[in-house]
Amino acid sequence: MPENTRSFRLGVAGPVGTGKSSLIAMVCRELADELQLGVITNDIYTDEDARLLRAAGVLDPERIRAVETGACPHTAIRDDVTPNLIAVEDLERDFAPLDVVLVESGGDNLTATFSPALVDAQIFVLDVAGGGDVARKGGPGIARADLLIVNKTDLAPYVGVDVPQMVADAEAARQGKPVLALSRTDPDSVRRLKDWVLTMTQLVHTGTHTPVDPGPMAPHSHTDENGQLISHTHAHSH
Ligand SMILES: Nc1nc2c(ncn2[C@@H]2O[C@H](COP(=O)(O)OP(=O)(O)OP(=O)(O)O)[C@@H](O)[C@H]2O)c(=O)[nH]1
Ligand SMILES: [Mg+2]
Repeated sequence: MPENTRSFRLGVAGPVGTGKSSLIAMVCRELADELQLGVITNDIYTDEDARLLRAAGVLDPERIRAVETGACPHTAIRDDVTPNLIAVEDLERDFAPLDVVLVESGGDNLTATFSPALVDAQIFVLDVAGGGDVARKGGPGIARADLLIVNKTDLAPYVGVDVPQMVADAEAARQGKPVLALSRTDPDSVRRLKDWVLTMTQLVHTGTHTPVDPGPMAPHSHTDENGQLISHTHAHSH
């Protein structure tokens, strides 16, 4: 790896429960022997994801750190990325040189994507349990993330989803950007994920990958700590 100590920062976003933490654990398990890795998690009120990943035992627990984001998970990965950037840079300093830092977004809806000021590339994770038509609904993450995952394909028979059709719908929304059908029970798919991460790591470290902003989010609402509804729009971060 080059001498500069900046890592490849890889964002992992997607709706609640689609398997973001599991995917990060999988990447760590597959690549910890080949690459120096770190993980930052973003949770709304807790450090649950960081604790889950530490418990998975796939990485030195010190290399997994949590950022608590408060009411809006989008803000922390898009509008005010400073706490995340500081967390990434602290990790890079403490474990230099790191090859890849994976940043997990707080689980939310279809609209959350990372600012290119925080990550060099991003994965958007859907799962078959969310319904076969989700890929057709589009949105910035589905349309323009560097990699779209259709996760938990092992569950497809139980939820009546046609995986090839869901992948084809996703591909149609993405103008040639890659789509990967993934299941932790399908070693071939795990290998394809590993290969994608390795290739992207190479591209980023050789300066041949240009970070892309998937685009702005639609106006949306959250409830805050007091149960109050907050509606807002996120501006472009550049
Ligand atoms: N059947 C099946 N279940 C999976 C797979 N990957 C993850 N899961 C399960 O899906 C559930 C949610 O996984 P997480 O990795 O916690 O999902 P997440 O997106 O990080 O969730 P939040 O951070 O809460 O948004 C867990 O019960 C996982 O065990 C898979 O390939 N197949
Ligand atoms: Mg998680």
